[in-house]
Amino acid sequence: MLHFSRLAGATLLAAALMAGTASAQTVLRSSDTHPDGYPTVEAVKYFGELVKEGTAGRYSVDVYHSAQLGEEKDTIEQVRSGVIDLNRVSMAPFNGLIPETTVPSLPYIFRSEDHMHKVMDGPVGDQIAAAFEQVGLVLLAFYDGGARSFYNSKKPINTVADMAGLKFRVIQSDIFVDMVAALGANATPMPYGEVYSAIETGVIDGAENNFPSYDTAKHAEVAKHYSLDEHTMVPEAFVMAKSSWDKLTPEDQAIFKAAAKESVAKQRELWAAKVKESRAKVEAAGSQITTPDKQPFIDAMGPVYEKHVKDDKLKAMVEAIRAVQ
Ligand code: GTR
Repeated sequence: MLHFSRLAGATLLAAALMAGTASAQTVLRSSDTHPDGYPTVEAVKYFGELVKEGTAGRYSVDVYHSAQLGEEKDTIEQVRSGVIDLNRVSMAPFNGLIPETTVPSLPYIFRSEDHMHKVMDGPVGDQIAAAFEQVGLVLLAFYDGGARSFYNSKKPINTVADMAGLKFRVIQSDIFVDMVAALGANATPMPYGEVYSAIETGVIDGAENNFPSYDTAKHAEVAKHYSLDEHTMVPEAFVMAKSSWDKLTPEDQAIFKAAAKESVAKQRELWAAKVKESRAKVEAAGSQITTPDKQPFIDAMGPVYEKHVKDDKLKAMVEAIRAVQ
């Protein structure tokens, strides 16, 4: 007994000493809807390793993948209120909260992946990043989310007319609802985790996403027709709660920023490989991929731009993006 309490006392003393020194360890929690191994999950893990190394173990990151902490909309609230420290989410669910995120979420705003990288790595990207502060967040990195395209269980889509009457799940953003309406189909915004069973039970006919999501969320099992219309190229956002960020010293903030930057290069590499791998996998499993002429899809987007790009600030951003070569 005596021995036990002495031991406990020693442990307490050691803990108290550690808390008072720079060697105390803070474990930051990060959320992601995707499963372990997905490029965004791996990039945030890599970020965590760099942070741990750079701060000599004072900070580390635990990634809660597979929506363990909830669906994206809920986790956005959690990181805004500081319940979780970090979050990797698509930019589209921020559209109603941060007007600047509307612009990179617009259909066909980017001409290519290369164009998207140049924009997000340049002044427009900086402007969008700065806007996250309005809602209590610090934008650490933009990651690749590739191009999103429609897929469904009913029929191949080769033209805009083929979209008529189909019911698609869309990501939770009004831009996506209006885009689907402009193409003559019906949109139902719903959380990512509900899509598989909604297609399986026929509540919806399909959804829209990139190859890695279509593959890893197993949507390819229930919606075999994938049409490469590539309507959006919404970048992913990796954000930190402002309240957690403000606890860091300026030196540590610089370490976090540098780690985030390095994780971008890593994520882009992993992403490119995953797109190829997922596409090959779904094709081998029987998905039918069609490549419609994109121009009529682009031409149908007028009403979406009219409704969502109203004020001068957003108009200037659209212009600036178009001017990037
Ligand atoms: C994926 C994206 C996720 C999530 C998902 C969705 O492409 O990486 O963060 O937004 O789409 O459609 O809900």
